This record gives sequence, C-alpha cells and structure tokens, in this order.
Amino acid sequence: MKHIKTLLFVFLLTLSTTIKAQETPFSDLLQNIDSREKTSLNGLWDMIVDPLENGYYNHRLQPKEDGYFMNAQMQSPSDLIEYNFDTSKQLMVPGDWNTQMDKLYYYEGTVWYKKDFTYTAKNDEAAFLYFEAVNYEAIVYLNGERIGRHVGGYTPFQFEVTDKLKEGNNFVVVKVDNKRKRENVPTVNQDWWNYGGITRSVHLITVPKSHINDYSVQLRKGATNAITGWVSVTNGKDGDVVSIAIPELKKTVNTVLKNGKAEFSIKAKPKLWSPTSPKTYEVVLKTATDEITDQIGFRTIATEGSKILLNGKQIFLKGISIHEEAPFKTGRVVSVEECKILLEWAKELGCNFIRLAHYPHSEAMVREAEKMGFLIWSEIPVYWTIQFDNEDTYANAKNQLTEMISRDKNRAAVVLWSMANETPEGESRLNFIGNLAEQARKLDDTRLITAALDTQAQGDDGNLIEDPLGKVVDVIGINAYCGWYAGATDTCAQLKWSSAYNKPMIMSEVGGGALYGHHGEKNERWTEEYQAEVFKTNIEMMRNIDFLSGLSPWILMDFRSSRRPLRRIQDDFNRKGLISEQGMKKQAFFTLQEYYEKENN
Ligand code: GCB
Repeated sequence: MKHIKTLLFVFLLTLSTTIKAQETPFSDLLQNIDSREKTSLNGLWDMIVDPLENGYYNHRLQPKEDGYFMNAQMQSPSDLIEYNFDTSKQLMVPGDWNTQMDKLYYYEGTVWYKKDFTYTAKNDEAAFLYFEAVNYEAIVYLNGERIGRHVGGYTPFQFEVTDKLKEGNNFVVVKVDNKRKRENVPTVNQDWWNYGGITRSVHLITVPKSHINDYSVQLRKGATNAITGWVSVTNGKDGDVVSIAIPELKKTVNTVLKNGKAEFSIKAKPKLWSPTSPKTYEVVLKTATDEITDQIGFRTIATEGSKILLNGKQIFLKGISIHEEAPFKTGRVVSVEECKILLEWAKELGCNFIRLAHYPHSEAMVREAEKMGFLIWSEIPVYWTIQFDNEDTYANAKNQLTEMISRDKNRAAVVLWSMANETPEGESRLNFIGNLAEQARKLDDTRLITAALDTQAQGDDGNLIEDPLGKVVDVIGINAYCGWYAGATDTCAQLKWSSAYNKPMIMSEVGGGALYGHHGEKNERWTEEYQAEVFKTNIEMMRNIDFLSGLSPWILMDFRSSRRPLRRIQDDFNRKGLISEQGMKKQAFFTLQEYYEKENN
C-alpha cells in the first residue's frame, strides 16, 4: 500500500513538473506594435446601447445565433430587423462612452460597436486584430463570427484573423460590457470612474507568417557588462537563425531557434538608463522573414536593507501618483499629447518617479515616461475587497498581471510591479497576492515587487508596519492619510513610524482634498490652504522615517469618481489633485515642489 502511494506521489510530481515545463509564461502578444505594419481601426464606430443584452440573449435568456454581431441588413421590405448599425449613433475610438454622450455618463452595461474596413491579403502574411484596451469585457466578432473574448479593462489583447478576413470589405463588431461584478478585478467598489468602451486604440496588424512575437532584452541580473534575453518566433523551425544587433554598441550576435525560442547573451557595457540620463539604444531583431526594432534602456534595480539602489547607487523616489485621466477635456486619456501634459506636470513638480495607479496605463504613457526619465510603479487593479477566495478571480488577476508584464517587460523605466492596493489582511488575501508575486517573479525576476498597504498596528511609539504581506514584497508601499482620514493635521508631524521589516518603504499615498480657487483657513476642509497644510505636516512626518525610500502622494490631478458626490466641491471628482482637471495648480503643488527641490538630491 505504502509502495503504491509512493508511486502515485512520484507520478503526480512528474505530471505536475511536466505541466509546469510546458507552460508558456506569456501569451503570444505582439510586441512594440508601433514598429509593425498596421491599419488603424480608430475613428468613429457605429454603436448600439443594449442594457438588456437583447442583441446577445433571446427572450429565454439563451445566447442568440443571430445577435447584433451578425450586422443584419434588410433584404426585402417585409424583413423584421430591430437594429441597424448603419443608421445608429457613433462613438469615437479610442475613447470612453461616458464623456462622449450625456446619456451614457453613468451607464454601466453593454454597448455594441461596429466598424467596417477593407483588407487586401498578401502572401505569407498573418493578420491580428489588436486591442490596446477595452473596459471591461469584450466579445469580438469578425464578419459575424465570434473570434474571442477578453476580460480586464486595462491590458492589450489580440486575436489572429488570418483565415477569417475576406478580400475587400469586412466588419468587426465588439460587445463591450462594463457592468461591475463582485468577482471582477477590480470589484464593485472603486474610487475612480468606471469608464466603459473601447478606451484605447484598435489595429489590424499584419506580420510575416513566420514572425517574431515576443522578446526580452536586458542586462543580466546583477551585472552591467552583459545583455541577455530571448526572442520567440511563431512558425519558426529549430535551427532558424535569429540575429540581435545593437548598432550603437557595434554588437551583433546570431543565435538559433529551439522550440520557438532563441536565447542570447552579448558582452557589452551600455551607458545606463537613469532619470538624469534616460538613455536608450536601438535594438534590431531579425529572422530570415521578419525584422523588428525597439528602443531599449539598460539599468539595474535592487534593494539593500531599506535602500533602493538604481545602477548600484541609492536613489530617493520623488514621485506622484497618476490616474489615466485626461487633462482639460476629462475622461480617459486617448492621445500621446495628453500623456505628455501629465508627465510635464510631474517634471515641473520635480519628480523622478511616477506611480501609475491603479491599473496598467497605456503603452504610450509608459514609453513617454521612459523617454522623460521617470521611474515607474505599474499596478494591476487588485483593489480593496476583491474575492480573494475565488479561483476565477485569481485567474483573472493573474492574467492581467501577465499581460501587463508581457507588454512592458522591456521598459527600463518600470522598476516596480505592484500586486495590489489597500487589501484587507487575511489568509486568503495573503495566498492570493503571494501567488501573484510568485507569478510576477517567474515572469520577470529583475524588477522589484511591491503592494500598497493601508493597515498598520499601534506600536509603542506610533504606527507599526507589520502586515504579513510585508514578507512577500521587496518594497513596502504605505497609503496613509494623516490630516485627512486619520487625525488632525497638527498631529502628523509628530507621528512616528516603525517597521517589522528591514525593507524600503515608499509612502505610496498621502494627501487631502481641495477645490481649486477655494480659499480659507488652514483648518477649513476643501480649501487650498488645508490641503497645503496636509502636505506640510506630512512632509515633516516623512522626514523622520529613516527607512523611507520615496513617496508618490495622492494625486497629480483631480479625477472623476462616483464616490464623490459633494455638490459644489466634488461634483463627481476626487479633489485630492495637486492640479485641477482644468490644469490649475493648487497651493499644495508648490509645497511639494519645494520639498522635492530642496531635499534628497
Ligand atoms: C486610497 C485609495 C485611492 C483613493 C484615495 C482617496 O487610499 O488607494 O484609490 O482614491 O485613497 O482619495 O480616498
């Protein structure tokens, strides 16, 4: 009996390791799509609002075979078709629907989108429909046929359509649903607007049948004299040659494909990327049929006790948190220009670091930030009380994490992957986030893992950080609102902090609300004076934390949130911005700017 048990155990063990070995860590998400041949499907899309999902279910609530995705047209005057995309209203893509139509301001549910486009096939070409992001669930149909579904509002996804495209006219229909659900990531409760729609760009991308689908190029962990990585090729053969060239360093190496992947290592000593010198190199990857170019920076990031080391030297992260919310026009950011405005403000503030809260921001934002020399904290929307004991919720979070890392793993600017924000302590949460961290390290063992925590105990002398999640992360993020949610402003400067962990701590949120132009006493809520006082006293507090490695106060600009109804003050905006949504700087902006200018250089 014992013998059989042992055999069974060995069998299961072998099975589980073979399963693991076969797992491909990333999906085949195409990389650096800007260097690909592509047709933009941006612009006006026809749309139908469908709160009852009448275009999807019949009156018995069974999925229809002839739903709106068929884009049916009347063939004879007696035909009964109760929808028509061609005479419908239209929405701009990329864009959220809430700020494009008054009636959709608070809408959460299904909207059908349709776009016509033409296609001319070329030999040996593969084609992909690539969505930079759709919030929240997207079901995609091409010429009436369902080609796939994606869940999660802030990461890119693609479907191969090579054999499904028709010569000439085609149409794509997307059922977009942003209904909040308890099991989703994020869940039903969030302090930002649940903007629905095809919020980022859509492309038809064509590549050679045998093409480079993914790659990783970075310094060997812990070294500054070797660049290593891999290139993965779809439809390649064992032995196919892959070359990697960095012209400026006068380096080219050839390597060969094995099981779809070619690994390489190059002896080189590149100039390192840093906020003061955001140097990137052109990297050219080539196979016999394909070529792709990227701009890649090289740097090291590590911790030592409570310090963060960039390129081996201690760095203090002077940061600011940012939501992906457009300045001036409000709504979701849709253009590079809008990203640049936000980043210029962060520069003016004196930042070398940005926390892209609370979900992965667009690739354009990350790339622009990298060019401008910002270190980046990138995060998935594991926010507040999601269902930590639900396996599907975990699979969803893991998928969003994988897609985030897949897209941005070659960005030197990204130094912190954040697993979660303000999650309640408990065993299932610890397992959930612990497993996410393990997955992140498996995908990328070169960056630091963090999470923003909001639970502290009372130590002998002030707040004590002892949340068990502190064990899991490399850098501890702390969200603390002294002077706003907790304690009066005049108690903050004296507030002491201690930590059970010898790890760096970033004050990942701190702040208070003010309506731009509203003035009064420094103890009067919502005035600029009150907010500035919150910053002054919290800066005093932070000066006394010897394990503090940086901060990313909350937040650069006022942003829409349906948790913020207070008339004449909030009007559906979270007012903790240092800048109003119309671009006006509040007093606290200058308080923080002065701190960043004078200290920790
Ligand atoms: C927090 C959350 C953030 C909120 C902020 C606030 O702790 O992490 O999402 O927007 O507080 O303004 O209350």
